[in-house]
Amino acid sequence: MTTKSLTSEPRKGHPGPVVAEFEGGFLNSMGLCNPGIDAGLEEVRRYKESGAEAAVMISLFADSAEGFADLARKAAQAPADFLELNLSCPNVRDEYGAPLAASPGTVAAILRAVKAVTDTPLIAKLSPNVTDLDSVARGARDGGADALCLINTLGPGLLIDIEAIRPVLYNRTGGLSGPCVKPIALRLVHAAARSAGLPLIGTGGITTGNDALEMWMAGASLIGVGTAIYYRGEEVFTHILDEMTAYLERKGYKTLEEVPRMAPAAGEKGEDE
Ligand code: RRO
Repeated sequence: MTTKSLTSEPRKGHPGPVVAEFEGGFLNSMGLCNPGIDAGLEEVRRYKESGAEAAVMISLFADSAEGFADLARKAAQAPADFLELNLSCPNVRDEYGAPLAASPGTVAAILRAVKAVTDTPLIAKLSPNVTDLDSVARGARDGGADALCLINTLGPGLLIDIEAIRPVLYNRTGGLSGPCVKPIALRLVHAAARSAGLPLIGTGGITTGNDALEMWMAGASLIGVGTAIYYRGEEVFTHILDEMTAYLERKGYKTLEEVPRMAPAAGEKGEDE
């Protein structure tokens, strides 16, 4: 379970509407709404104390290496299984400029700064909205990331209310999630698995067991589900597991690990080639 990205202070986020559905999925511009690091960590503590078994990834957002390191120092006191560094929110450009995940050097420096203050495994959440994701993925690895999470939302995109002739979202634009982003998520996960050589959390448009199997075949070790909760309810996780199990049984595999990964294309470059 991944928390909403936590910032040093509480944030209200953008005024509504902050989400809009369209035929391919959703557009969101939440604007990093969160209770702030202190209240967020308290929630995680209460969740863990309730006996919940799910591993918790505490997601952090800051606008500098020092800012991330400060948050990570605090998070080290909470029962986090992983820390996710969100380097890729697409909806706060007015406040923070281009996402940090646009630059391999910046990504490496942030990872190094955080690695120096915590032993908790680090996940770098990267953006699909860059021209050379492979270099950014290698930057995260070189800085000390233990895993990558791909992809954050795509875009941003725009939806227009044709009656009012204005954007549907208050913040005008927002990141795309849902079924329409799955092919891009699969392509980027498959490429990053080879270029960075790190474990990957694959997410983006995963709605069914067959989607999850595609993500596994692309190279993901863990599979993230977000928007699909809207379509299939909280039972989506059980449904996906049942659908994956039906595939394994039909194909005669005993475990998911037996299911092969998709081969790279002929001549496709591997790690650091
Ligand atoms: O809060 C958001 O607007 C938001 C964030 Br932090 C993010 O990482 N990705 C996204 O689609 N929305």
